[in-house]
Amino acid sequence: MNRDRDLRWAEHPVVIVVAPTGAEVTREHNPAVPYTPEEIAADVAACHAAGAAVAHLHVREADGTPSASAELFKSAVDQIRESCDIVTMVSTGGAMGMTIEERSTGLEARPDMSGIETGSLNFGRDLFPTLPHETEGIAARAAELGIPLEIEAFEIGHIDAALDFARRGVLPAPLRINIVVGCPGALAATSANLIAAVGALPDDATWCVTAIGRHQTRMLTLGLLLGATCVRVGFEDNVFLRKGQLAESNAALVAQIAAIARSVGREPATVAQARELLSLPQAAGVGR
Ligand code: KMH
Ligand code: ZN
Repeated sequence: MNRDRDLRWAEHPVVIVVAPTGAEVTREHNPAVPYTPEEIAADVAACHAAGAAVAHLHVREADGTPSASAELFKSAVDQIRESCDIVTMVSTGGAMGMTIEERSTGLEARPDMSGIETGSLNFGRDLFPTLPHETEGIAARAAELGIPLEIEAFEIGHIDAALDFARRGVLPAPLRINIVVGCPGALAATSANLIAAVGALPDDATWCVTAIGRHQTRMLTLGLLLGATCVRVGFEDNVFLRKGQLAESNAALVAQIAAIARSVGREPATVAQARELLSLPQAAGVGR
């Protein structure tokens, strides 16, 4: 952990990211998971009102099946933009078993940001592969469309790979890196792992903490104390508000982390502050 970064832990508000839907979680896990673009947009608007400034999006068919439909992504992004000014970010991780082409369709919805994987991992008992040429392909299409990227780092090596992509000009600086801990089969949700991952970041990177399942609140609170630019909540990662109690909504998870952030001296960032912190244009659609 970089000493200066550590001492600057509370110098700016914290961006709350919500990941409302994901690809693997279903209504059997929590009946409040939004599926349709209408449901996603209404859910995201409630999360925005509760303090979220960025929405990380996946889309589903009406029955909850993970989808690669560009139309569904466009519908979700457009409806969110009609209801609030939250920063929209699409996933290019998609769902297990999707091809890289299927994973890339969200870019065509012209979101404000996109996620990008910089390496492969085991995801539970399955392989979640992203080869270098696939990262390069997504980065190239995002660059054509003027879409800023966030690296999804499930392993510390994914940060090292991102640095290499940046050195080769594939990923533009400053890097935005989402450190994901607690994904079964990848980097475990331990304090030491999170601190080690933060220590691997370049000085000019912004960074987010995502933690899977019961580790969410603890790891995000640690992230708040370490100076994370962003913390991410939502059903994609965790469906419980606390042990044994399902969250009634994504907004309840946002409200919970907003209260924790305030209690340790970190105000939730407004959308304008989030755009500034993440080096994004100040308005949706700018630059395209
Ligand atoms: N659904 C996972 C296979 C991302 O959004 O970039 C991949 C995922 C990560 O959710
Ligand atoms: Zn995702």
